[in-house]
Amino acid sequence: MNTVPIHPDSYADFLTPDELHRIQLFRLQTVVQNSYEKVPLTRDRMKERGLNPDHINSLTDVAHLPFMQKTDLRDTYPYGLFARPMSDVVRLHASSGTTGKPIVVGYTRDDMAVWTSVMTRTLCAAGLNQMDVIQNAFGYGLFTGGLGAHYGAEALGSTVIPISGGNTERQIMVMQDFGVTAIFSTPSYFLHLIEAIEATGTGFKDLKLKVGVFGAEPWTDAMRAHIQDRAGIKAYDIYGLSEIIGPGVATECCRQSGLHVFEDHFLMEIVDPETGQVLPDGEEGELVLTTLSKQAIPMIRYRTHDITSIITEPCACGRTLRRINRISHRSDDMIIIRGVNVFPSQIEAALLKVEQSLPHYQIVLSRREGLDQIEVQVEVTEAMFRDRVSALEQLQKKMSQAIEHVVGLRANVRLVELQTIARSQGKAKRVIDKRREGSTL
Ligand code: DLL
Repeated sequence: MNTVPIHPDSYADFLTPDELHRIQLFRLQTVVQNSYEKVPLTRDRMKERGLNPDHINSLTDVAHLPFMQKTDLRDTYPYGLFARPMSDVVRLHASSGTTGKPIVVGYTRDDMAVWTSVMTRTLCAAGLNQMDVIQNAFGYGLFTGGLGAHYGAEALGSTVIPISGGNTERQIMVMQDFGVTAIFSTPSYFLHLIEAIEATGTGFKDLKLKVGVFGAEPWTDAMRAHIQDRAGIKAYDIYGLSEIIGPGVATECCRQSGLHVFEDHFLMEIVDPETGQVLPDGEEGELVLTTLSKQAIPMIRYRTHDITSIITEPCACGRTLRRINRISHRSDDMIIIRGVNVFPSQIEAALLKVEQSLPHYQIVLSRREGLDQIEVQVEVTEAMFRDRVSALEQLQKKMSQAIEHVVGLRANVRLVELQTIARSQGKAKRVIDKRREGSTL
């Protein structure tokens, strides 16, 4: 059982299935009705299928509704999916995406209250409370990470330091001087902080830091083990996306075995990414989410592209909210190299199995004489570089074999010195694809 004090909002984590389903169905019917009335795109698509809100009589009826996609937000930029007038909208955020215009998301006052509440529950699940001093190194601004986590931490009663990402020297000073007990950031930025803290000579032993709450990008269990070991903290995975609310969609609890989805606000399905068919619990597929309480932009059956599966066993923490496995990758993250499908997270997992590799890596794709080339650049410890050439070659070979074992493809591994690979202040860029550049053809 949970041994930390529980915030009153967290009691919703422990509803009986009947109580939860009643809340979910009532909210689903309300959100569908609301979208049908206020969002032309949803109404038109439902009408095309001969559907109206009266067709939603059970939770499984959601599967009849049409999907929504990121392109729907882009095509209706900036406010085309808003179901409330701007006078009701108190906050906007935007997600930059990789191409063109960002997607814009809005929140009513009630949406802000829900967001704050799910983030409070998230932090409570990580064992944090009003005694904690939190260094919030998620970026503040249009990105949802900083402000989303900020309001949750404040509502929990913790002391929040809104430091945002970057400025590593100042991060370390604050961590040392302000008695910081918990930090929020992307896992890749925290890796960078680990190195910088170790370089101070005093390391982590004089710090009060005990918990890290990490998310916004894929990371592996091997990366968690590295972080926990090097920093001597507990590292929790949190998940969310701007289109649904921001951080606060799902979180790990003290058991660190899967992420509890806040199902009273987000209805989840797992679908086959190719066919869109709903998959049975336990099968891996694409997470599809329906917001059950969002007012400003209700999202119905939103295709997240995030790949995971539902864990069916109950969690030892006592929460009745179902869990999903760590998001291993995005369906659109897949790179195809010489016809083989590869996800960056597979390469990360393979590399971290090999001793002396550091979790700083980058995958560089190029094309030579019409053939795809994959180079994996990996940083290794300084001591390793001082070692004999034969030892380096040996290490290179081990990594290459580990990658081949996992993805079935021979990659050219290049060992690089510390700090060669650019450090991120937010989400890490793992893949550089030069295959379309004329010079490499
Ligand atoms: O990254 C919201 C967030 C902020 C989540 C802080 C957690 C902590 P976006 O910028 O819209 O929102 O990016 C959302 O990031 O669809 C996933 O592909 C990825 N992602 C987020 N959290 C995780 C995670 C925020 N824990 C996209 N593991 C999502 C893997 C994650 N991927």
